[in-house]
Parts: sequence; C-alpha cells; structure tokens
Amino acid sequence: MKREKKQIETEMIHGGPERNYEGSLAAPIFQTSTFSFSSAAEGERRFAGEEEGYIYTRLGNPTVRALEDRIAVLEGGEKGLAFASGMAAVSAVLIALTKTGDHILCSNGLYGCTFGLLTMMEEKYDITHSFSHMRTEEEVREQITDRTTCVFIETPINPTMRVIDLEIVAKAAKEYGVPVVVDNTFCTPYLQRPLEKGCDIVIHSATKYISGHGDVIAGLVVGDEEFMNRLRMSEQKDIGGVLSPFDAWLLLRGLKTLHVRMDRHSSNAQVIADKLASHPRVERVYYPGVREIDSPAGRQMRNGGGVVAFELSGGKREAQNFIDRLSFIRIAVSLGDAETLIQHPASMTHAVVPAHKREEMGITDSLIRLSVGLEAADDIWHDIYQALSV
Ligand code: LCS
Repeated sequence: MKREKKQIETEMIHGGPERNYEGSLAAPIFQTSTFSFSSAAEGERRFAGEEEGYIYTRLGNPTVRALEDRIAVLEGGEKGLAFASGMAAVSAVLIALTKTGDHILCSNGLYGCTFGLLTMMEEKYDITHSFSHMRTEEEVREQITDRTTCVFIETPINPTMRVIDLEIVAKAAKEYGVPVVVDNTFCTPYLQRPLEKGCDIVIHSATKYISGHGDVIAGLVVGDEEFMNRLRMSEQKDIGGVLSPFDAWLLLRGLKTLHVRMDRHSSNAQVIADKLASHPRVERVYYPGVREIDSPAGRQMRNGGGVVAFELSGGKREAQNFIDRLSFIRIAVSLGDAETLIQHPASMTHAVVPAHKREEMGITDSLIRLSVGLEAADDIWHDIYQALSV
C-alpha cells in the first residue's frame, strides 16, 4: 500500500511501503540465506524476472529491502540498495560508472580508503582521476574531459570539512551529461539531500550517523531506477558485498532516531566549534558555516552536523600530546556515534594518502578531527579544555 508523503522526521520512522508481518512493530529479521520455491516453474519465473519474489539473500531479502525502501524515500530517490560497508557501496558505484580509459573527477579531498580505491583503479585498470576545488562552474568544467564518466564528491569533505556547492557541480556536470555521485555520509538525508540539488547518485557509509551506535559496518546507495537496477543485477549481485539482514535491522532501528540525534550532534558541535575558535592554542577551526545563509553550507545544509576539525599551534607531536591528555573522549576513527571520538587524520584515516597530496587537500600534521557525540556539551568542552591547558 502506498502511503502519502510525510515530513522527513516521520519518514525516518515510517518511510517505504507498509509491511505488516503479524502486526509486528519492529521489522522482522529474515535471517535466511535462501528462499524456497513452491515449484520448479516458480523458480524459473523468478530467475527470469517474470514474477516478484525472493530467491537468495545476496539477490534480495525482506529486512534489507525495508531498509533500502526507507533510504530511497529519505533521499528522495527512486531506489535504494544496501551494501556490506560504505566502501562496498563506493566501489560498486565507481565500478558501475567506469571502464578502462575513463576518468573520474573528484572533490579535492576524500575519505582515505576512497582515495586508495581510486589509486588502485588507476594503477590496475587505467581509470584515471583528478581533484578539483569545484568553487565555480568554470572550475568544474575545466577538468571534465571526453573521458570523464563520473564526478565523485564528498561534502563536507572528510576530514577538512570544506563544503562544496552541490548546485554548481550538478549544473556544470549536467552540461556534459556526466553523473554526479555524492558521498552524503557526514550529513545524512536529514541535513542535506543532494538529489534535490540536481545530483544523481547518493552514497552513505551507514556505519556512521545512520547506525548512530558504533555497532554496524554498512553502506547505502540511492539513485534512479534504471541505474539502481543495473547496480543490483551486476555490481551488487556479482561482486557480492551485500548487507546482512541483522545489520539492516540495526540500521532501521538507528534511522528511527536519526533526526533527533543529528539535531543534538549539530548543536553540540556548534558549541565546541565556537569555543575552540576562541581558544588561544587553536589556530583554525573548520566547521560548516550554516549560519551564513548565503553560503553553500547555508543553502544546502539544514545544520552543520557533528564533525569539527581544527588545527593546534605546533605540529604532529603537539596534536598527539593533546589527544593523549583527553579523559573520556575516545581516541578512535569512525564518526557519528553517541560517544565523542577524536583522531589524527594525517597518521590515521588519511595515512594512505601521500604527504604531498595530503598537503594539497589541506590535511596538515596539526589537523585533528573530532566527532562530537551526544554527551553534555559542557562535559565535552571541559575535557577538551583541560587537555589544551598544559
Ligand atoms: N565515505 C566516507 C565519507 C567515510 O567517512 C567512510 C568511512 C567511508 C565512505 C567508508 O565507509 P565504511 O566502509 O567504513 O562503512 N570513514 C571512516 C572514518 O573517517 N574513520 O573511520 C572510517
């Protein structure tokens, strides 16, 4: 049964076709690898695509489907697919959009493993890539060649928190018929909806805010029906990085509180960003300027999200000493969890990026990335403040 479209807070909880399994409020976990057919002919019809129905969990599963339908509604796309990790989602999409000799145009900064994947694709398959600041349409156009088959961006960029104007990128890429893929991990559809800005495909590491509890590794993709069907029947099915039903269930649970958590992550992070900015040991703070209405962040983001990056005076040693002095803030990669997490990108998430590239991307040795959690903002600040006060 199709439901009338509701506001996003409601869709977090109800989005997608209504499913009634014996009145169960929580989605049942279909913890099964395969599905039996009532006859050989039925099996044949399902494999031929002539009949709806499940076959084998790598090709689809009701719990996973409930999640895929929900994320499609939330992003305002036609279809969603779930993957075993954010990287499984990123690699499936990039493989789907490229072949040997093609070129990928990227934001000037990407998660370290995405950078690693691009390097591997270049070395093994001659699928090249280049980076652009993408501050103007002209800057995007300049690097689109007749070999460019995909524009791939993060905004805000991990870990520098620089914001890219989605409308500028979508407009320039459209002129050349090149699809724009947006890794929307840092924002989630609650804070930013790239498809509404003219972009074509959205990716998530659902490991982060969508799960929200630091207990799942997962990825999601949303796009138009034609592309997503192709992705499902080829890169997802045949490479096989699918999500387990239990992990899909955890994500459905996480989604129910996503909007509430994102509001608190954002308000806590804004407090911490402001306090950091006025501390004498802090040289620079990077946090999306959503308070400037007429800026890319102000136009496309509902709020700034939970990640703050900053540079301390000094270098790597001072940054590491500061991190080691924290008390309850945990030293860990990942982000989007209830716990505040801190990490040093140059030696952790982005250590695989060569030093000269890190410099071009703005990942200095003094850059620190904080994923502001859901604890009391005062407690978070006190921990940071005492670690800075030496
Ligand atoms: N995209 C972005 C923007 C990410 O931050 C990450 C992981 C991924 C994709 C990959 O997702 P995964 O396969 O881990 O689900 N980012 C991490 C980070 O910044 N720290 O640890 C992981």
